[in-house]
Amino acid sequence: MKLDIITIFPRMIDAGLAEGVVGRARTAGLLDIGVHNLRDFTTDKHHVVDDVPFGGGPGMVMKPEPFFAAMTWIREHRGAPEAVILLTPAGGRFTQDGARRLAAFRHVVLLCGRYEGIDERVREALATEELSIGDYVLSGGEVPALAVVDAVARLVPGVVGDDQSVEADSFTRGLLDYPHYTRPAEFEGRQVPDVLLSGHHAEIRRWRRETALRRTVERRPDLLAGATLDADEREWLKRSKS
Ligand code: 4HQ
Repeated sequence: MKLDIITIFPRMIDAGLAEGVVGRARTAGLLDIGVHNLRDFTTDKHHVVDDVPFGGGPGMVMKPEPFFAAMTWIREHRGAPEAVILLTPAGGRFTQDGARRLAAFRHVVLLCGRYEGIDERVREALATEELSIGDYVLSGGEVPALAVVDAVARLVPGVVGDDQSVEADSFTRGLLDYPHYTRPAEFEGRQVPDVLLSGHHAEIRRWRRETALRRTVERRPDLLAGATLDADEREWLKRSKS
């Protein structure tokens, strides 16, 4: 999969995508990620990317021309992307379903803004969609872009070494995860649940499914609407309601 990110802080993106599964997938050639410094697409001596807002008001607005020039460069050197995503609190919420949809694309571009935002003509003429990672105000689109790339990348076949680990992921099943334990079996007076030490694999599976479901009911009941439950789980759920 090919991804291109346009930002005034390329080192933030480089650092975030150099480690862990994404870093390894890049080295292995599974992900081709281009990080582009918006200032490289300015034509003035001081590489200015912002200007005062028309109509007045506080703060600065990102100029349109460098984004247009960067997109032209990407189309010429990297090909035509299937999606150009603007990260903004005004976008639709980025979810696991959204990550799955984007992971099916071969080429995606992410546009990161700073300051008060980006000139509206960038959204109109360049963006194919707008995404928000949540209802809070960040100082730029870089952290959202890293979140989107990370969530999408781990759905690309081969990026996460063990397919079963993606299968087991909380949102793949639509439920919260079950609790995890490792050695030691007792730590500061806290015991690992006996069933996990029992070696009864059918019982362990059952305990994990039941615990995941109970946690989802308690903490994120909103997720149940989109969850895929088997007959046992539907039965537990019925019982938990009474
Ligand atoms: N931004 N999800 C970039 C966000 C944001 C979010 C605020 C985007 C500042 C310049 N983006 N502007 N939340 O808070 O995507």
